[in-house]
Amino acid sequence: MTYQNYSLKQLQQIDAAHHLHPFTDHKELREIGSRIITRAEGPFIYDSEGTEILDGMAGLWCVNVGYGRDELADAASAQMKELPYYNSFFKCSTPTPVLLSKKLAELAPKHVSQVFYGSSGSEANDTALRLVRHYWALEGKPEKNRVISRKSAYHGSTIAGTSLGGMEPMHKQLGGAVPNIVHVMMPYAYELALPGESDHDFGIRAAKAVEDAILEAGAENVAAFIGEPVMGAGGVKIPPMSYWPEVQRICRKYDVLLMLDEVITGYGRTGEWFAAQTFGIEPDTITTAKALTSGYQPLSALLVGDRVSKTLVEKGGEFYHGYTYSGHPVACAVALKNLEIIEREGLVDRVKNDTGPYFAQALQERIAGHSLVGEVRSIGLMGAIEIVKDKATKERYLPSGSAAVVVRDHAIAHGMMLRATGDTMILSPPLIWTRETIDMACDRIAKALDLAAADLRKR
Ligand code: PXG
Repeated sequence: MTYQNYSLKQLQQIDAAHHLHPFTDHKELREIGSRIITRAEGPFIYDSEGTEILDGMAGLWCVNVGYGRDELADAASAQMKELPYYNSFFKCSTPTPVLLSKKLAELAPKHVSQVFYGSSGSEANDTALRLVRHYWALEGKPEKNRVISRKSAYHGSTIAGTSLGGMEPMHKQLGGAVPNIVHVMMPYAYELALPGESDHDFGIRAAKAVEDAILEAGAENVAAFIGEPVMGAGGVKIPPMSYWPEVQRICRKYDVLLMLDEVITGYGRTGEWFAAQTFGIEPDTITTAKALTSGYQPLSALLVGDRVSKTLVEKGGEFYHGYTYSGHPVACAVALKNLEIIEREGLVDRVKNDTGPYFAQALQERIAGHSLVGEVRSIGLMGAIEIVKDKATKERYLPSGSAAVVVRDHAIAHGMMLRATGDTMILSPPLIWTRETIDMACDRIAKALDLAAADLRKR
């Protein structure tokens, strides 16, 4: 590639002329121009001007093994030379998806042993929705097709993903959602717990909202409940430990399938391979993508529990569903090598026993006390910082979401990439972060908070 022949300004102009970015106000972007990231190494990304930025978001929640892994490039290159593509339709297969499926069955919870591939988390959730509805139809209950989800959930950007998700601005642009999907309250104690309500009790109450929705629809009409174990794009909302076991108990009571969307949490982020293990639950489907390849190739895997797969296999006939790139040989080769790296370097254990607890402690000791911070929380290497005007009353700066953007911009200017969503700052770093990297991040975030506080006080 010869992008080096272009100046930053030229690249920005061409970008503005031809490239429609995801989730972007295009007019605004054209006025300021894109930041162009040109390379990356380990935990750092570098822009076209050579600025080094510590990547607190692992790309977009995905680069778990960090950047610059030659082994992954070599795995892709070798596979491309041997067999760049063949499909897995029409009773064909290629070796890498076969071996990856075996590996995923080994890593997944015991009752999960089948895998359906796509290229993105959105596609995998489409598959999951079609599959659970198909399951109930095969079981002779086609009317059992409603799905319960949560407000502010993110399940992707296709029509099914948007409909499953609970993001209101996205729904407004949908022009008609997939029918029979309802959204209940999220387990977000910081804003929704009642005065004096314990974390435990709040978790049980948030789960009760699922039961209420089942009863309102009639259990005979409800196919499944879907949720992110920890809501990611919605603001790293970590449920109380009481929540998921109670949701599972309710789903079992009413014979409702449990669908877990682990697109962000899968492959180590919470200190276990899957957050299902962190929260001690046994979902019927687990949607995964992102860190499956550490983002080096687009690939998603819907992990299917034995209950659903048994019916699909034994009663199903042909399931009219699949993608050209289902089980793409190159993406699967990269996934196999990526999982090998995570295992070889013990990254999941490291998050559980070392960097995860250290991250939690560092956020508490170094960030939580800041005047702009209402709460910090984390699980594994996934964290949130609530930005407030008043710590005691939890009052926010207006307009909503404006203060977090000020913090984010100062953070990026000081070499720290993190995300602002609403009034919450989000961190989801590569799992290769060490205690030293966490210290470096806290230094930069504390600096950004100081500068943002000075700006915001002038308002
Ligand atoms: N489920 C979850 C839980 C996700 O976080 C998807 C599904 C969809 O995956 P694909 O691969 O189709 O994008 C996601 C994606 C953000 C952000 O702003 C988060 C995602 C994607 C883009 C932006 O935090 N998550």
